[in-house]
Amino acid sequence: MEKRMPKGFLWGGATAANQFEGGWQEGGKGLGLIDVVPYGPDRMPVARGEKVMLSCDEEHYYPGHEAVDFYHHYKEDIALLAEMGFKCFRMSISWTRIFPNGDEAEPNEEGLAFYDRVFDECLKYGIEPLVTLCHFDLPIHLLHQFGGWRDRKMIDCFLTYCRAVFERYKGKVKYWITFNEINMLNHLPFTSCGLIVKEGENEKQVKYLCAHHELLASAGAVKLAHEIMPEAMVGCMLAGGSFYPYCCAPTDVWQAKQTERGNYFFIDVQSRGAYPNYALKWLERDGIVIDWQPGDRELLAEGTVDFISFSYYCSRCDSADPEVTSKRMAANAFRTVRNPYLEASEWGWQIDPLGLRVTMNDLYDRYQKPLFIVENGLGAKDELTPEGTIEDDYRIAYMREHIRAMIDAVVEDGVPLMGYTMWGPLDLVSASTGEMSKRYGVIYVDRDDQGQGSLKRIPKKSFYWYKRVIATDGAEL
Ligand code: BGP
Repeated sequence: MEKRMPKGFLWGGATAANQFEGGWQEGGKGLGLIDVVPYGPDRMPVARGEKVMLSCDEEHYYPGHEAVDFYHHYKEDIALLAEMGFKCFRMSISWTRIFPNGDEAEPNEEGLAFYDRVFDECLKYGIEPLVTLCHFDLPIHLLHQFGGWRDRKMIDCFLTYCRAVFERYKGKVKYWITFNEINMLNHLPFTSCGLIVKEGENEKQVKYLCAHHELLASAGAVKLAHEIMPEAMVGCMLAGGSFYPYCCAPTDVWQAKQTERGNYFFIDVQSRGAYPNYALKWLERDGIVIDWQPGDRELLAEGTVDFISFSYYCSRCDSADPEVTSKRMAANAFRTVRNPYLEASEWGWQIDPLGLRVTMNDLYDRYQKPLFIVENGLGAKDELTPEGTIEDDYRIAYMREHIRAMIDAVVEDGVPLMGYTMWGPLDLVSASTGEMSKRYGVIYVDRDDQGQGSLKRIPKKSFYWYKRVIATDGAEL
């Protein structure tokens, strides 16, 4: 039987302003948190909030600052996406283009006008924008003033920003996501919410203080979106990938479940509207106090999301055996026990297409809400051949198997799925390394880690392959 996705399925690609847009000091844009996360050896310690670097010398920051300059190339880039037959383009709005300091009374018109042009360009080709309100981003000024999301005042600043963009783009943007990979707060607290843990502070306590504020802000944004744009659909976003027990020992099964719950906690609240019992228990056990204020519980209950979006790069494994867990490896910004049945990418992320089907079924069983795969792909080093082509068969193989598993989950298992936006349709800056050389794109961008290159866009072999996949709704892989 020929399997394909239903008509109207939102095929496309996903980006984030801070890794894609460039123009970091243009159009009245203020300084954002990610503008001070360097590339190179200091990146992870800063991303994890263990080290602070607040200068902005180009030696440490240029890839993120200039990125691939979508700011000036958006017309050409969207035309290429349209040529591939994209139905959907996921992007984020840079908060500091709209409110450069985060606490102004009025938004920055130049910033608003830039996204108007981008959305109009998408709509011209029938491409639906899917917009992330906050993708590893917040105004540096608010970081200095409040210490990021540890302060409740952030909620009002965020909702002022949300109101401005909802009012401006209603009628243009129907699909929204509140926070990118909200569960990253546990792994990259600075990148995720501007958290620097002070000496002597209980790290878990401040993390859950930030989490509580972000969850309230997310619920407030959903509520506001529904008021201003009754036709809008607003989703949460999980750094996804199910956890397998390392072996069938009940202790391993229990450990994997516990770790997975830690991951689900955020979207449990966003989709069900209340803290789950298991979380209340472990917060209590760890002596963590949630700052409940009047109206908080009602707001969480009123602001539940319409769909569950997630990124999927790899599955994960956990064990209760300290000897096994002592040998952990990368799995996005998470650490995981190595799964001996899987191969890994050059960066050690284990490749597991069936794991995508497992993850989709797990998420739908748990939430019974439509899903949206908003990131998936293979980070790899590409080579330009002397003929000027990129023969990225490895990327095609990765995407083919994942799309096959996705179609199985929909057609065989009945999981409702709104769309699939592969990560980085044009090469962009890597979130974990801050460099250009870890590429995901089906379109090559001529730019290297040292900032050399013409920024020319060159469709890779995978461009033509993905175009065919979209044209046949996945029947031809
Ligand atoms: C996700 C982020 C993206 C993106 C992707 C790939 O966690 O939402 O911003 O970058 O991972 O990760 P990397 O760029 O580190 O390879």
